[in-house]
Formats: sequence, C-alpha cells, structure tokens
Amino acid sequence: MDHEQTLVLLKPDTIERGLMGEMIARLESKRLQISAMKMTTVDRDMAEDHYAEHRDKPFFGELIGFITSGRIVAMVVEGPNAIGVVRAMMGATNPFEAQSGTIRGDFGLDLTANLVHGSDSPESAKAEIARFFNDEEVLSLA
Ligand code: IDP
Ligand code: MG
Repeated sequence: MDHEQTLVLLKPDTIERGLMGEMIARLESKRLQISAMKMTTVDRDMAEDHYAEHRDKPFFGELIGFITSGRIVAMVVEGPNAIGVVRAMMGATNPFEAQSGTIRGDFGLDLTANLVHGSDSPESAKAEIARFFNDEEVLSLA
C-alpha cells in the first residue's frame, strides 16, 4: 500500500449544481487528506494539455468546451492508494455503467458532464498536480 497524491478536479457541472460540498464531504469522510485546493478556470491550452491523450477522439472538442466552460475546483488529495481509491469513489466514466454509491453513479447521467476528474496513474498524477499547483501550494502532512 503506497501513500499517493492524486489530482481531483470538480468539473464545472459540480460547481454549477452546488455539489462542491458533497464532493468534499465524500473525500473527507473517506479519510483522504486534501493538501491543496483552489477554485480556478482552465484555459484552452491547459485543457488541451490535460486531455492530450484524447486529442484524436471524436468527443475531444466537446470535452475541451466543457472543461473550459466555467469555474472548477482543483485539489491535491492524498492517502493510502489515493489514486485508485479516488477512481473507485468516482465510478465508471460512463454514468450508465457507474455503480450506485459512486459519485458518477449517484449524481450523473451525462458522459461529458460527469462531475469529477481523478488522475489514473502515479505518472499522470505527478504531471497533473504540477499543471495546477506550485510546490508551495501543496501542504502535505505525510
Ligand atoms: P475518466 O475521466 O474516467 O478518466 P477518460 O476516458 O479519461 O475518463 O475521459 C476523459 C473525459 O472525457 C471523461 O471524464 C468524460 O468527461 C469525457 N468522455 C470520455 N469518453 C467520452 C465519450 O465517449 N463521449 C463524450 N465524452 C467522453
Ligand atoms: Mg482519464
């Protein structure tokens, strides 16, 4: 069991729907540590970097349009196996497949506006955290 840091984004639909507190409460209830948090926006360049792996997918334009459409909250979340634990809490990408009890299973029915992002590997977590935060902004207690 590795102590890990992961990047969590509360996407524009979470903010617009007033579900920020719900998401933060779930992470805290799970006893994950929030080591950095800010409300911000994602510009087009940053969005295209963040989602570079999907550049050639048919939904890329829609995805970039969505993530740049409003305010987001970016967080560094950490704890034992935090990357996988957060992915499990998020549920499947497709809201029709996401299990009840997961964030996407409980709150979403839209494939693009699916509430949250969580890094999918230690390598992406490192790159994604560096994209959103300076070292001094991450107040890790570990
Ligand atoms: P993830 O967010 O669960 O890691 P990814 O496959 O990395 O899922 O896709 C990134 C984001 O792109 C998803 O969260 C979702 O918002 C969007 N997305 C993924 N697949 C589709 C699709 O088939 N149609 C529209 N949007 C999609
Ligand atoms: Mg992904």
